[in-house]
Amino acid sequence: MIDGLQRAFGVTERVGFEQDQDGQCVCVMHAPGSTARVALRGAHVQSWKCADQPNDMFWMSSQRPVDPEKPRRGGIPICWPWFGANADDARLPAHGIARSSDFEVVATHADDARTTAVFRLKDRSKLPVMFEGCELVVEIELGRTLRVALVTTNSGFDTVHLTQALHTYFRISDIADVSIAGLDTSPYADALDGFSMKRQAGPVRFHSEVDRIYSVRGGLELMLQDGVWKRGVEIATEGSRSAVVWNPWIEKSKRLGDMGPDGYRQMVCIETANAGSDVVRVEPGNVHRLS
Ligand code: TA6
Repeated sequence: MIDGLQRAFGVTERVGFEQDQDGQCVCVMHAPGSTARVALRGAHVQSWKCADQPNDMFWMSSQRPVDPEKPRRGGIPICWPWFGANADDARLPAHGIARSSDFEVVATHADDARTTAVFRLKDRSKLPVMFEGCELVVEIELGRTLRVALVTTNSGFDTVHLTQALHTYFRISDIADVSIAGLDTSPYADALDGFSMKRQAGPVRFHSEVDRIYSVRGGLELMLQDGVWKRGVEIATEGSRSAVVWNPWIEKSKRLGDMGPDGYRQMVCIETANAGSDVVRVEPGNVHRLS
């Protein structure tokens, strides 16, 4: 499989394919100043390494997932075509089926500044009937920035109600030393308090488990500030009116079972989403982009 992909989609010095520690087929993308690794299963961005940064931009667990169907925790798992628990059927997996389904490479391209890879959901066997008309393409552009787009096409005959997220695990120096700017005064649903509505005051800081769905204006820009690494990571969104902020802290980390002893201290999830009340109606024949 690796050889076939290399022949069909490899780009000298810019796009290659290899196997990762879990035996997954991974697309390795190089652009001036950065490298990204994307597992074909789930179109799962596992790593984004910038030459001028000592650490990977994303956190990945050192442990294998408890549920072998799920990807190793970390990077950018794709939640699609629903976020969180499925509203119609509690037996369906949380966060949809994309992250546990195979994707195929559609195209790769490299120019002076950027390298692009496009993946399409190939294994549609886990899609519930209400979503069977939906196609998912994932566009990944690597350069001085990383841009990930979820492109949903409704090729069916019924309107689809879509929720989704780029469930990004950012790597940080320590959870006590980071804050998130850009959400001041935004309302949010607190998942730890029956999704009751509250309002953000000032930057988001972390002193215990946090699990919130913020309602935000379109075109939101957030900044993840790291006081130890003296670095700001800017997150710009399109096609989204909600943002999820999550840190499991100690007790939830134990329940998850694959965070390691202090994993929660080195990560924070800031998720570009259509979640909570931000439900996207995709009419037959229409396309929606979240990036
Ligand atoms: O995005 C936050 C969240 O919904 C949390 O409630 C927690 O469940 C997290 O996602 C991780 O979910 P996962 O299914 O990846 O373990």
